[in-house]
Amino acid sequence: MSAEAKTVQARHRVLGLSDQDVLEMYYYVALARALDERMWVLQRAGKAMFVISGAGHEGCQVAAMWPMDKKLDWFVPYYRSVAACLVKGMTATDMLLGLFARATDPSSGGRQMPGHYGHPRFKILSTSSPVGTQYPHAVGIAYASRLRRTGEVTMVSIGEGGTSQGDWHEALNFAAIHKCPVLLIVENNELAISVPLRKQMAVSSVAVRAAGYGMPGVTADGSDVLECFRVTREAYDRAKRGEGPTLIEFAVPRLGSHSSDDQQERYRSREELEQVRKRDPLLTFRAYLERVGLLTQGTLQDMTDRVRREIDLSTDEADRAPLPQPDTATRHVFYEGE
Ligand SMILES: Cc1ncc(C[n+]2csc(CCOP(=O)(O)OP(=O)(O)O)c2C)c(N)n1
Repeated sequence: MSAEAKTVQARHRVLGLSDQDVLEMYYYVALARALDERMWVLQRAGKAMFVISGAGHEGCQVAAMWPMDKKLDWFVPYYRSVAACLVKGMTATDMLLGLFARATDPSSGGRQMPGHYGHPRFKILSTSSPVGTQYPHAVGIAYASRLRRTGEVTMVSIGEGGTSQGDWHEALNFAAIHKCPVLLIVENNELAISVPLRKQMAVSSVAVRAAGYGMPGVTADGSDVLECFRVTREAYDRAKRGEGPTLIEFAVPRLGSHSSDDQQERYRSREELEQVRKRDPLLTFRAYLERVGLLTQGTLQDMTDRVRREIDLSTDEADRAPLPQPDTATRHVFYEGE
């Protein structure tokens, strides 16, 4: 092994991650990407009314979820949190049941728009459509955990555009005052639909805002999965020690359009799209694993086959599931008595 390879290899081991850990992390990045691609195909084929992508965000999401206790801790997702929800426990089938609006969709029984993930069993709070509202929800959960001394940590995610909402600022202020055990994640892809970052905020980064509330703020390159893991684990340990929240900004590429309802070529140049693709975490993480000899052509093929099988089986299973009964349409909307 070359000296370079030894140095590179030391990176995940120094962080306390085994070879098995990083291969499993890569598996989730690849699974989330394949699921995402399948959802787009199904939408274009007329099987789903809408799709919104996590493509480009998977690396930081898998890394951030990795230190969390999957049974004990809470996650409050947003619509791009495909990879994070998979690591927390949801399956590709669970997510496709939501895409197809089936009765057995664990997020909402087929009532929410696709991309509104949630799962009671895995302590994933249901996604609300108004961006920003998830932040006060998450801080409320974390506050309750602190009062009840449960030892739970909550993680919440949002895009940088969502940080223009008042809810976001109120949540940060409250979380810092009350030292809530919460990881405040912002996945900064520099676009809010078609609105660029510079039209959303006058500060140099989202993370610098943390100082205004009295908590640490950090920015990590979302294409560097190991760095994302390092900063999140540090924040997680702080929260566990009772030292309060951390604002974590991941700089991520948005590889596709905002959703199936827009066309990014209308507001992004060809050069920008080329630059963005170079930051794809699937490629950067794969390159790392190849450099350290953990992924070879053979093991990569096995992994790709495993992912493909899982996505095919999940698509069939979700497609066969029954639709909700029409007479249940207003359930959970109006009070129905005890
Ligand atoms: C309060 C509110 N305003 C507007 C919308 C419409 N909307 C949905 S997603 C979105 C863009 C959010 O961008 P950002 O927070 O940067 O996240 P990204 O999609 O880039 O990951 C907007 C404006 C909404 N859902 N809620």
